[in-house]
Amino acid sequence: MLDFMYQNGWGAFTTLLFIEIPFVTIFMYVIFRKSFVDSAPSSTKHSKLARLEVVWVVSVIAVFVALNVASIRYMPTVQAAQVNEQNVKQVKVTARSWSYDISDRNFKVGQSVRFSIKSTDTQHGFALYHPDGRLLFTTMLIPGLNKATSVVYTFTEPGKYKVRCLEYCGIAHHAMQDELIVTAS
Ligand SMILES: [Cu+2]
Repeated sequence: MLDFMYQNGWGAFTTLLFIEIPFVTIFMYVIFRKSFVDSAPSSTKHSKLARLEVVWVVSVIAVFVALNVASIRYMPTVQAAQVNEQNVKQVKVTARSWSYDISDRNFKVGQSVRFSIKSTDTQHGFALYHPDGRLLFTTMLIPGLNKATSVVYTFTEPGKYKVRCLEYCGIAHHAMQDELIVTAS
């Protein structure tokens, strides 16, 4: 139902328009009425306003809850839990200042990969970028955890995917990069 929000970068913007366009329309209508049609104080009874307010607050809560429930299945942790591990390539990543050890850097289109990532010294990030520059996901790596931070990603297009650290980790943080190569299957 909410797939459109997650397929390209415009979903959140479109959703904002759903809210903004009715808001601006009603706002302009009220301004127009008060400026040119009837500028006298409102004759609406207070009790009616209070009822309208209840309707408004209940609708906002309903939309908020509905959107949250509908988007649970898009959460990375929920999606990762649903992956069939038999078809997933396991890749180990170790982050340290200021480089990555990656057990495999070559993948095929359509392949699902579970990146299990650990940091050995300080806080680092492991962010994957699409060849066109879009950020696909990022993780925060806390040193000293027993369990690796794990993300499953399925490559859908060939190209060179940049890996970057997005957690400031010291003087050479900007140089903490790597590259994954994805080829057509
Ligand atoms: Cu860093």
